Amino acid sequence: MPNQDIVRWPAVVADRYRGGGLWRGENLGDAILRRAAARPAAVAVRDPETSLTYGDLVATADATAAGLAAAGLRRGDRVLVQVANTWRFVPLLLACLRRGVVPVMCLTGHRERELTHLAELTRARAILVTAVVRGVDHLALARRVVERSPLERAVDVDTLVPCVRSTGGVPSADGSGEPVPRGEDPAVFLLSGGTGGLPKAICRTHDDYGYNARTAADVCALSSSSVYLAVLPLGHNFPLACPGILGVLGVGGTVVVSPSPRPEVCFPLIRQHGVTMTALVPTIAQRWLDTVRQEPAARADLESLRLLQVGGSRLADSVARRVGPELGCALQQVFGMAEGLINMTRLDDPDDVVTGTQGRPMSAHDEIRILDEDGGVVEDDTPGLLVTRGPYTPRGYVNAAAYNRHAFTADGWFRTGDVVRRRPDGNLVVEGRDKDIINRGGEKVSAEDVEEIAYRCAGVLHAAAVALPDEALGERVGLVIVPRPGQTVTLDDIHAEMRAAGAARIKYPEQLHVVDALPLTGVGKIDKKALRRQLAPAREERS
Ligand code: J2J
Repeated sequence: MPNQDIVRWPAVVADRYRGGGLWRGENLGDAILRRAAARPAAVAVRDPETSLTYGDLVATADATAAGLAAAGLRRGDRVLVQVANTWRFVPLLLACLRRGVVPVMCLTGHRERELTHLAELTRARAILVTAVVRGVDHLALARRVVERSPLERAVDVDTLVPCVRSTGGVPSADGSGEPVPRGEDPAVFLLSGGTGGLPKAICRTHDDYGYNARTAADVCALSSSSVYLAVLPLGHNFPLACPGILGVLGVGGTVVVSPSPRPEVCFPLIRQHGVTMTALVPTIAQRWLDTVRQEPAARADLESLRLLQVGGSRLADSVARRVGPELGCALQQVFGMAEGLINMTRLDDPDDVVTGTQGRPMSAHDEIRILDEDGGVVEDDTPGLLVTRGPYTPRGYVNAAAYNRHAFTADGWFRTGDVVRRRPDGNLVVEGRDKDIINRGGEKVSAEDVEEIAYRCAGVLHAAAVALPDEALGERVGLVIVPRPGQTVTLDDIHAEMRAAGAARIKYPEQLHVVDALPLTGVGKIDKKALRRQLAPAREERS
């Protein structure tokens, strides 16, 4: 039986979502095809090199779907996708959605360790890559992964996705003539933000992800005149569907793909294409603000920009207050997760909400509770652990039965691991977290995975990875170790181990502390909170 590794919503809950019209039983690509039929000559997607109308997008997706079939990929097959930010991502996505080939949204930073793991976890049949990204030979990497995993082949997306111009009329975008997947069929697999070792996969269905994209598009008041600059890596939930690519194309707007988040790349794209909105992580938002401060003339590039979404890690209130006056656009804070729940401030919220909170659930059908350590619901204004359920928050990770038992409550609430406070006006403020990750400029690093590799270093007796404060990134990866008696361990030794493990660069510890002993909790586990407190004086010395 296919898809046995996926956790479904309970049938009564699914019926409720369907009955209420939240789940439409469509294919995620349907909304885009309707737009293509209505306005085939409108621009759907462009990057610095290429521009595709809606007609071209569908024609190109058709050709790509045929390429997937020729590569032996069939409905229900999963494929790892590790592609750069270019226009090709969009027709590739549409082709996968129509054919029912499920893309597993890998990051370009992933290396042998993560890709091999994901291939095994999802039982993927192929890996689709951009051949070279920033000097890294991803095709060679992909071929190495194919050799040591169940993957059957590596495919270069530049060959798979040809640029096909529409010849008029509206092509089908289902290529094969077979029935297209829809409703509760899997649409895409997103990756989790780093808890519990190697990445976990989250199955988003056509129903739930469609609802996700439409709801975010409504909250952001998108229309066919919206021009969205996709800056963050395209396989992330934020630029993909919050509202991102799927939200914007679903209403007939234009997606401009930026190959880089740098102001010198993004600002001219904003000016040239009349970009009206974009989504950034705080680190990048800060860089844009600093650029405008240093070169006030650069602000003229941003004239068309109406809305800046910022999320992925906590935006400092002081930085939030600078966005309106200095960039000349509205700010929307977004506190979201690939597992589902998206919180947003609203376009008509007062300033103190927009600059001082991370917003509230985007759907009236989202359920949230904030709990104390014993599972009781806390009062407003009291920090607690956020749990959630809802029409776009799946009930389990893919192929992870044991992990799901503690990531979800018995009645289906997802434990986000975030510590939040709800204000009496309903808006949430993220106060911290109770999960073992390092949030490095919005990219999540699993402490457990860093430690596992550190333990391979012969001189390491005990190891603990912790988040250390970093001015540019918010947090960086710190490693605290107790060496074996008489041994020395350097950061270079740890990096050599990281390389040998084929780990993503983002996991490489940036700072090493060697100590005699690690603080332990009452049950003998490493006490990370105490450790961070111990490291605090060292932080002050550095700055
Ligand atoms: C504090 N922490 C935040 C915020 C996410 C939109 C926006 C972000 C993500 C994302 C996303 C935060 N303030 N504003 O998928 O669609 C931390 C929390 C959360 C975790 C999820 C989207 N916004 N976070 O960041 O799956 O700890 O999704 O649980 O990568 O990021 O990470 P991820």
